[in-house]
Amino acid sequence: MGSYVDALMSDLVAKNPGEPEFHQAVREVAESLELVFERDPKYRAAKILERIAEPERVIMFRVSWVDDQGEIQVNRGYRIEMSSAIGPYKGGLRFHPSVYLGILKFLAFEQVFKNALTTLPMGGGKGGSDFDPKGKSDAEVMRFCQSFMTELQRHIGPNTDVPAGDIGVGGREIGYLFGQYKRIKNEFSGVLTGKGLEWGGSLIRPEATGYGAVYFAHEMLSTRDDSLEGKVCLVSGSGNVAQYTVEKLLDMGAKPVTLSDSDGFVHDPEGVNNEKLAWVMELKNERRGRIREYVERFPGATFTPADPKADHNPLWALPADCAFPSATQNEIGAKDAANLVNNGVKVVCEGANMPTVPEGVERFLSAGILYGPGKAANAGGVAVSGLEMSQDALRISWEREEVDARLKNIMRSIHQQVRETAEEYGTPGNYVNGANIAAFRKVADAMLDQGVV
Ligand code: NDP
Ligand code: 2IT
Repeated sequence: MGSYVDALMSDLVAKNPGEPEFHQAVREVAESLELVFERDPKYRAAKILERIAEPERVIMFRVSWVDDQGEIQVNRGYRIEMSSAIGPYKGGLRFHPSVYLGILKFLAFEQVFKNALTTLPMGGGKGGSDFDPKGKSDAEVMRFCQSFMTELQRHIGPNTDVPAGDIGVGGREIGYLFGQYKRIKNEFSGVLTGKGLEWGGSLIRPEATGYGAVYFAHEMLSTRDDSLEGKVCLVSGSGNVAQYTVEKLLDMGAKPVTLSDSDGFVHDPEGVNNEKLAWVMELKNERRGRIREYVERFPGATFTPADPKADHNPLWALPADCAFPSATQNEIGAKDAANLVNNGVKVVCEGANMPTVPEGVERFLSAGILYGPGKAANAGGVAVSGLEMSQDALRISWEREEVDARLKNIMRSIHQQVRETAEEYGTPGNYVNGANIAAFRKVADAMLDQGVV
């Protein structure tokens, strides 16, 4: 069977050269699926995985815009429409200078599986641009978003493809994108999620990924009769996911002690409390400042600058009970994973997409810790996007408590599906296999029903 995965991967690498993140994401899923192909050869015969790994459509386009100095800027825009087997394409937009086809294909691929786990009818997609919103004025961001949407609008729609936020795309960007879509289409619809509350957005959507990740950690700990109460937690990132992870950890009685951005991390041994978190939210969301400023405001904390040449990140070498990587892909390297395990970490719960390198994943699995892979643990964000689509379609809006209760139920149900599937396939406690297999079966069965398309 190993030879089947090897052959599939060598074809995939040959067809998609220079896209290591995409190869990494597919390989992890393919390895889990060996267990399924052994039991159920029909999936292999129907080339289901080969089909899921070939995007239904890839759109690449020029995004020209004029900066505040009057100079013309040219960026590249993308939308990967990966799978519509179980619903309209759904997934975020990332604006970051590192964006290229390989990153968006890995994200779109992961999204197909994640969305299938949410219990809601959503296919998978992802898009974005190499545009860097850092240091740009609001007017520049608006002109960029308008130019980006002028092309993207031909390809999306509330029943076709529904984008949302990701790195570098938050409420401000969604607003500008929505405004331009509405102007061009002369249509007010739920074409994007993460919208403002006054114009079709859902309560709890900004909070959903971080809250959901913490609910998932709570579910994992419950299987060992444990809880988040008093747990020291390492959180990376300081954007949307990190902020609401910290907020919910505090709610649950845990003690978050770190935050980071690409310049480095802050360590606050006394803990980031609600007052400090409110200051961080103002710093990052209003002033768009850098996390190093935290130590000027709260002198009990220390700042450690990032060292891109180092083979490990000292953030993950701090002793802690739980880790919530919430910044970006491959931020936990092999040595970082070893440091976490050697320091006795009990839970690693991924708010970010694919934040752990494959060797790190292996380390967590063989150590038997509670390891919640991103496609399960961070599915709360897209799940509440799905709830936003439902509210838009019904032209109603649910109360905060209602959306939060639904989010909690969805995270509980994801946890249960993943756990039961891992057991069914003879790898109890392996949330990687559980998530990959449970999601695959749902998408694969839909594809079998729908014929060769
Ligand atoms: P934000 O843009 O709000 O925040 C991103 C944070 O991560 C910032 O602190 C940023 O620092 C840091 N970061 C980004 N790129 C790098 C990098 N290359 N190296 C180090 N730090 C980096 O994004 P989100 O919080 O929305 O997203 C964080 C992660 O969560 C991503 O992996 C995303 O795909 C994932 N995710 C997001 C969901 C959502 O609903 N928003 C849903 C599910 C997953 P800096 O300011 O220096 O760039
Ligand atoms: O990675 C993700 O799940 C997201 N960025 C959220 C996608 C969405 O459509 O809400």
